Amino acid sequence: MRFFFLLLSLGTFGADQDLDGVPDELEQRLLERFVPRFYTAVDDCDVAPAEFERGRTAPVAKKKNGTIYGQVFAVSGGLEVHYYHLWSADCGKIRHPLDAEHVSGFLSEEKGEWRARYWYAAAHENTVCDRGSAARAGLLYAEWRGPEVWISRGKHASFLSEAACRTGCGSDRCDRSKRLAVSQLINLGEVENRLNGSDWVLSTAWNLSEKMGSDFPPALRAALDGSKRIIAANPATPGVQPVIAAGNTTIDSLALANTKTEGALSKAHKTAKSWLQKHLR
Ligand SMILES: [Ca+2]
Ligand SMILES: [Ca+2]
Ligand SMILES: [Ca+2]
Repeated sequence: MRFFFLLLSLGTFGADQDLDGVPDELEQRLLERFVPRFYTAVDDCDVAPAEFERGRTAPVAKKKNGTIYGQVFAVSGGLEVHYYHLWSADCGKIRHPLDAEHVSGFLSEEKGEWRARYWYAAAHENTVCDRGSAARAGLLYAEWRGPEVWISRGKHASFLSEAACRTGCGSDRCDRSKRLAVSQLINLGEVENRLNGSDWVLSTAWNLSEKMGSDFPPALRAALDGSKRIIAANPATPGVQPVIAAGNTTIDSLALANTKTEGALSKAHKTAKSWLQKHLR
């Protein structure tokens, strides 16, 4: 019911080409207002997040020019804003082409103003090495604007503090970083109704479309409400992470599998599980 009233409060005027009930002009305004201040490695092997050619079904990097892609959609109680930094390659120990990474925020409307309540930064998402983190926006001084986000060298995992990156997973490093000059913010639209020629969202060459759903389940929001620090957003396997951190090759294999099909991912999980069982004995 709250979701219904939220849609009503968003109004029915204005173009809505991605058919999500949120006026596209509002989406762009919020994307620009809450864009994070990204810090990337001065010597990143892939230079900067890329702009991809419009209208293609397969992702083809056009220019490594600091383009950030965005998405805004309604959820129960508010809106989510997602920021995707898309790279032409992940340069871990096992280099692989294409690397879709992201950061997101949960916004709620108060007295006619959109205010960020929580932020999430994805790191090695959906692998046993998952170091995704989240925090209340107030803790990050990012209620009325975007947070600072550190992107690890080569791997491009996102962190809500430089310190969190240091305790990331294996080879994550965020030292010697510089502020990324964002050249443009392009709205991807939604998975079913894409905008701005971003049909490559659906490509199985990367796992971008999987990242376009909600990042803030009620349990995470409840945990954040009572928290005064940055917390693990997906603490499914916290016990095994220090062990995984000892083996970069394993981390890279998992990250690589994560760009392939679900089948490959589940195979990688099985491989990692047996690797862990062997080493935890
Ligand atoms: Ca829309
Ligand atoms: Ca949208
Ligand atoms: Ca990566």
